[in-house]
Amino acid sequence: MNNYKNGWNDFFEEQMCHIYDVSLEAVRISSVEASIFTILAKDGMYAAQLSGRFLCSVVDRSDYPVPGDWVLFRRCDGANLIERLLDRRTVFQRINAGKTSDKQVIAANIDFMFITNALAGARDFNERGIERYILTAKDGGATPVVLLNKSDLCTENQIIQYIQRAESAAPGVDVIPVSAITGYGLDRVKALLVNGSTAAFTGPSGVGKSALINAISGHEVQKIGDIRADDKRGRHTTTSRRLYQLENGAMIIDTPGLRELRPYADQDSLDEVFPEIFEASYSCKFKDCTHSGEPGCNVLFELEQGKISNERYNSWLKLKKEIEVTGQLRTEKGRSQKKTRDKALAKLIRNHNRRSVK
Ligand SMILES: Nc1nc2c(ncn2[C@@H]2O[C@H](COP(=O)(O)OP(=O)(O)O)[C@@H](O)[C@H]2O)c(=O)[nH]1
Ligand SMILES: [Mg+2]
Ligand SMILES: [Zn+2]
Repeated sequence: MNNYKNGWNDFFEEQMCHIYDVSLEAVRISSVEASIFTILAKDGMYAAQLSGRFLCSVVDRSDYPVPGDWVLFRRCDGANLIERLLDRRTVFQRINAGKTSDKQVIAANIDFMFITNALAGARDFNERGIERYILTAKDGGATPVVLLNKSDLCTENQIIQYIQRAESAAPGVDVIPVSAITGYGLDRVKALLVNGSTAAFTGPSGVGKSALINAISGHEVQKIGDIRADDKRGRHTTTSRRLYQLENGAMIIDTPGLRELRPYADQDSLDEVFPEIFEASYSCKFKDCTHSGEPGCNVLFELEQGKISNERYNSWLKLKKEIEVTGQLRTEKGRSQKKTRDKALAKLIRNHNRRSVK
């Protein structure tokens, strides 16, 4: 139905088999400002708001659409309505900043997470921060890629050192030195941005996420901010998260700098981010070894031998403690949310069938 535009694919197409209402259209969320959603339809950008039915089906903050989401949309004279959120293929989410342990979804349906760092002129380059982002990407189903921006401010030797430091924190993950100013390295980034793919730029404030997006897309990103005049929405916007469409059909999402990234993840994802610790654990004496002092622990042995670095081990330990809390939260909440959503969907289908019978 959508001709596979804007990142649409089989995952979303399959969800349409329950939808018989031909006035519903699948569209993608570009940005959210208060209660107004800017959506990307096949024929352009529109403003829309959540329908009453949508609001009734909301269980949790994470059920509200975010940039990158696919939703079902109905064109109306008064206000265009968003009727339903399609299941997310991937998510970029974290534990809410502050005291709560709720999750916050930042973007959805991204293929790549470009973890952007600055090699000078911004906050200190930090391997531990990179690990947090990689964990978040992997757990949410996106492929992490580490970008080392502002390489124009470094000598070649410094760049090589930074690459080595980044790689030590990112086993198996591509590390690409770039410059938004000179364009250095952007070919490698553009090569990933093929038609239909979606990438989110993440990382602290000031590292050059927006500058990179501008450098990669040229003038096109400005156009996307235009909302059709008949939607009575001004074109100026202060939204900090926004999905942009590149000329070749790729999509990119700019995100604000997060001061704190508390990953919402499980143990399997952590194992992927620390493969050396996971592999070493196979040779621990006890199957349920926690690698924190048990006899015959091979992780501690390799740590002593210097095969596993102290920094990585400490980082792993800290993240493991953090996600133990969120892991529990996830299984409990996940179950109850799915139930409510299934119910809402069943109701939608029932109502529709009832109407068609009449
Ligand atoms: N020298 C240099 N400065 C850059 C580069 N990329 C961004 N900047 C500068 O860094 C500052 C922050 O950039 P911005 O894109 O707003 O960062 P964001 O907060 O991550 O979106 C701006 O003053 C940019 O001009 C780069 O590759 N080299
Ligand atoms: Mg920015
Ligand atoms: Zn052990």
